[in-house]
Amino acid sequence: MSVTVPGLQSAPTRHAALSQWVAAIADLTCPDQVYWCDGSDAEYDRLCAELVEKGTFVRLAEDKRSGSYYAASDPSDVARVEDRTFICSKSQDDAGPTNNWTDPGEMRTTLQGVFAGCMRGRTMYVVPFCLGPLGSPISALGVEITDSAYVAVSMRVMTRMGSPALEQLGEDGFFVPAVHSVGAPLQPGQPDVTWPCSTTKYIAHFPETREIWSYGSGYGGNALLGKKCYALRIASVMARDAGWLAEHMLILKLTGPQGNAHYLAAGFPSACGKTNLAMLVPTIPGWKVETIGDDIAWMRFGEDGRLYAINPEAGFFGVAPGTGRATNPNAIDTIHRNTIFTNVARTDDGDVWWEGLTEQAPAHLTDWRGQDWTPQSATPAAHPNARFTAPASQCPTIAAEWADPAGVPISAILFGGRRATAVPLVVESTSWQHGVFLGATVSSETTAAAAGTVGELRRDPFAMLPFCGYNIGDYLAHWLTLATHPGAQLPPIYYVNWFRKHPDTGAYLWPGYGENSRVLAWIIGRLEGTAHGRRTPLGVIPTPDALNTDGLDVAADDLHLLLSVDRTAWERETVLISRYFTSLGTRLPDALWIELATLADRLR
Ligand code: SAT
Ligand code: MN
Repeated sequence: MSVTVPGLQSAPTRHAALSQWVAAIADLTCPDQVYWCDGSDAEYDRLCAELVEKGTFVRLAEDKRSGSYYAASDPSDVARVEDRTFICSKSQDDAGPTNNWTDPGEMRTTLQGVFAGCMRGRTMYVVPFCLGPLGSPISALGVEITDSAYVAVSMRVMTRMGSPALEQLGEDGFFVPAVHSVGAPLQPGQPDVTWPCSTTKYIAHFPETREIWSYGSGYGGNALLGKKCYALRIASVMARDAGWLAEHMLILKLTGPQGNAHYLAAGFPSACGKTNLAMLVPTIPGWKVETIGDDIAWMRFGEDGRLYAINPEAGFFGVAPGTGRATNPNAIDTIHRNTIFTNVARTDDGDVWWEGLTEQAPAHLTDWRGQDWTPQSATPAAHPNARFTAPASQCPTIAAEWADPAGVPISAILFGGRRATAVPLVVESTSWQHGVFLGATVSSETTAAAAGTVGELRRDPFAMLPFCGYNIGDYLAHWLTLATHPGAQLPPIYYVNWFRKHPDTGAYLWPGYGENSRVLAWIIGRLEGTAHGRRTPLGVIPTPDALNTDGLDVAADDLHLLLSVDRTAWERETVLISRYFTSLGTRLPDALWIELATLADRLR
């Protein structure tokens, strides 16, 4: 054991397995020193000051954005790398057709190789964290080891990080061990770069042993391992094994004019507006939206048979471009202070900017690559996947119960994606099985949140395609099984699409944003038995008069189109779904094939 590594001996824990694991990782990676994060304000400020010193952070003007920082990543390290993300279950079938699988033994050998000495010249931060409110029976603990101070401070914003989490671990508590390195060791005297990373990348998950190993990237979901790696990929496996759900869903609280509150969970692929929906400002009078979470929901059955959800995160890692006062004023107020901005542009007076923040771009900016930028420039000032990292507690619409350890009871589950054609504004499922079918067929045009082509249509079941840690067929079966839980009171499922375009003009048919409250109000009307719908082959769709259209600026023809079922398009769609289901292999539950067959029948 490398007893010589400064800091290793001062482990502030009585958890023997944790101390041993940290020592073993230090032995493997050879850092200059080991530092245990306590999560205090003083520590956050100190690490941020060190990042400023190194040039990774630029402190923003105090009178513009107090306590806030700007960081620019390496231009090659700007999004999740799905083709370098691996699920290393013992059997390939358990990873299933939608995941990159590698034999765990083989991956361990590879990782031992790349991690050997990879922290030379760097500090190894030990970051204990809790996903969900401290002490909640739905929460879970993890420890991330990282050689990036940027990751350590981001984890402080995104999770309950530091001593209280370590305290919860006690002497023998369960934690998910998560090792992260930027993969850029320093030789003695070698100057560092502002965003160290490697062209070699591995984001590896071992579902059976609940471990995460991430190498080579410092960005977002590749590196903040509490987020997609743990709260979704590993947690989805834990949830399958113990009868709960770890989902890529926002949670919002909606209160109607009569004062009745409902909690909704909604699953959309990355960069499809979850943050906007979670912080929505209703355009119809008397309605109020409050925020519980914007990306991930963990749900468990309560004693009353309802699903109770918590937000396992403590912050928002939101897409900056497109976020402005007009589209999401609550996000703008949230990120006014104590926020880390990555890959946005900088103004000459020490603030930040991105496309969509204001209608008019400033006359001069420094773009995310550090180049001079003017409105005449050919490339965007901010990277399309530029992000803000901000504490959830700063959100003006954060619900009082957002950190309630008991969670909130879910009244309805929504799914959606970006679909220019075919998919109506909103469809209500007719049964749990039909709702699971709707979730299984989610499809969306790809966004900049993942590396690769933008705008291609891909199926994204339950918006979990990049995040399900096991066989997607088993995952869908797990959802179907919930119906057999004793006394289950499952919420109805809806499918929404804000992104349909006019077939001739290509213009969006629906204004979206705050106007989406009209759809939410219809859903609540359905729950309370007051809103009309008509049965279509796809499910129940609002009658035009059932949707509150007071003051809505949408032509009657367009509204008709939004609420219509294009049978020709749907005949094509069923063929696409059938092809997709086939690609998911033999573990796809028969019930979903039956749903597809009955849909095809109804369309005839
Ligand atoms: O995975 S990230 O957290 O980088 C962003 C996303 O895909 O939602
Ligand atoms: Mn997400």
